[in-house]
Amino acid sequence: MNKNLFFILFSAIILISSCDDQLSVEEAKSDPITNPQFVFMRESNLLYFAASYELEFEEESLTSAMVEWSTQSGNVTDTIWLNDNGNNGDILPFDGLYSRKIQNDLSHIQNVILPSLVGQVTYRFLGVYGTIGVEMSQTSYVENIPPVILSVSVQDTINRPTGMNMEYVLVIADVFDENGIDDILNCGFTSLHVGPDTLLNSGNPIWLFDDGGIDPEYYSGDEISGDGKFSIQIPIYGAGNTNPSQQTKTGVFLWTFTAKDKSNDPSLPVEYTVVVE
Ligand SMILES: [Ca+2]
Ligand SMILES: [Ca+2]
Repeated sequence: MNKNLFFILFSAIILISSCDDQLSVEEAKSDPITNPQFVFMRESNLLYFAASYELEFEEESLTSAMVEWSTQSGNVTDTIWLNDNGNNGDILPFDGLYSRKIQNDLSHIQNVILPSLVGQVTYRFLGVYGTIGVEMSQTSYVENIPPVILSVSVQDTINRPTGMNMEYVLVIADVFDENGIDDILNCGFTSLHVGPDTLLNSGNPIWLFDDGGIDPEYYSGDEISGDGKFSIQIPIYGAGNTNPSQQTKTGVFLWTFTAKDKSNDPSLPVEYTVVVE
């Protein structure tokens, strides 16, 4: 055999076998990766990863530090490189804390956190020490954000119609949820008759609807379905109505509005005072 050919074959065998040996992942006894951190900065739409890495492990030097990020899919992972040079979100260079800030969008990562995501996300910190790979699996919880009632729209003073007439008063609450309009479960208000201090409707909420006003039996007065603006039309009866179910009390009413989302988290209450004359 040609000497050169023999040398090439021999080298190739060495290279192949050394490739096989590379990155044999083992569970470390004394883990060189500690202090794992993950923050989803919702306002700025950034992900922050950091962990402390020992520079030496089993007599090998740290050659790379990274995170394999898969959110909830678990299929495709993003490899997010960490650094300790004070770059790309690493605050202090050479303090052993390897970190990275990365935009939570499809131009930077495949596994973006969508606004609707609430729950566990999974990822792994990896460290490569020569031929040894060390990993640390992590889970974090992305919190739900409760809904917010942005505004309530109804006239302050409601004048009862005359005689046996009836009129509708339109009530609109504009609700927002950081996790998306779809996350809003419901919106309603309780009505307290101030003075006698009695709760109307047996203390149950009077529900508003974001249904686009499609129900012909019970027209909510809502204009657009699914826009976060919830409406209801309240019948106001004139004093001439004798039917007990068609009575409208006069006086001051304290309406307390709340909304809930699909995680059953309530908004802060919004109070509104209405005078019926
Ligand atoms: Ca929410
Ligand atoms: Ca609506």
